[in-house]
Amino acid sequence: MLILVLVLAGCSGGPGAGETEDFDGSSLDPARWVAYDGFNRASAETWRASQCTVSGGVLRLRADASGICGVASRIQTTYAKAEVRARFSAPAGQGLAPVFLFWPQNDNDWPQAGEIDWLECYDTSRRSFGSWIHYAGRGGNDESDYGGDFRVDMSQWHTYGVEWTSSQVRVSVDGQVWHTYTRHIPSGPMHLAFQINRIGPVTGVAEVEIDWVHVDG
Ligand SMILES: [Ca+2]
Repeated sequence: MLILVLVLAGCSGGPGAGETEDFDGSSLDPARWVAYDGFNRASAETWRASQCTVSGGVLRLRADASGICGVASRIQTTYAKAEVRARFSAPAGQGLAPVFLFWPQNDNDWPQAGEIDWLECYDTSRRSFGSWIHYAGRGGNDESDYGGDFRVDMSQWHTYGVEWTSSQVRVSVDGQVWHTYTRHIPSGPMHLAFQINRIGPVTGVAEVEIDWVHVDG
């Protein structure tokens, strides 16, 4: 019975309930993760899967003028707790903003289905970041609640967390909750994603290293 459970868990395309991804291989597991590739007309961004690499037990996201890295989990979940051990290159180049987020299962459902940007960094010194929850306003347009900024030396390893329930979203660093959202909480299936978004003219390089990801569904 235990073997059956493990096999089923292995086929589910992790990280799912109570599962840790250590990135111990030499590439992303395609059953678990997808790296974006190609030009996105909506955001005018060039995603390059070759900018997403795995080595030394670490997933490395890189972004420069040639293209940016984005990685999404194949697991769709409604409500979850996630923790991510990460560090960020500092100072980073201009125009490159790392984001850890939950994004709706179906792109076309945005913004009605919401979006949880539980870590979004515009500070090129990588000493603070913010978080936002997006939702559809009265006219169906994109609106967002800003949770404020949290100051931490992101060039060092820290554990960034999010806990998404039916009533709230809590964001944390190293187990310390720094903001709790209680309005506009998404209630449909979403998946975890890590991206370095292009937010303006790009100079230089930005990198994010992720040591591990733990998800409790
Ligand atoms: Ca690791």
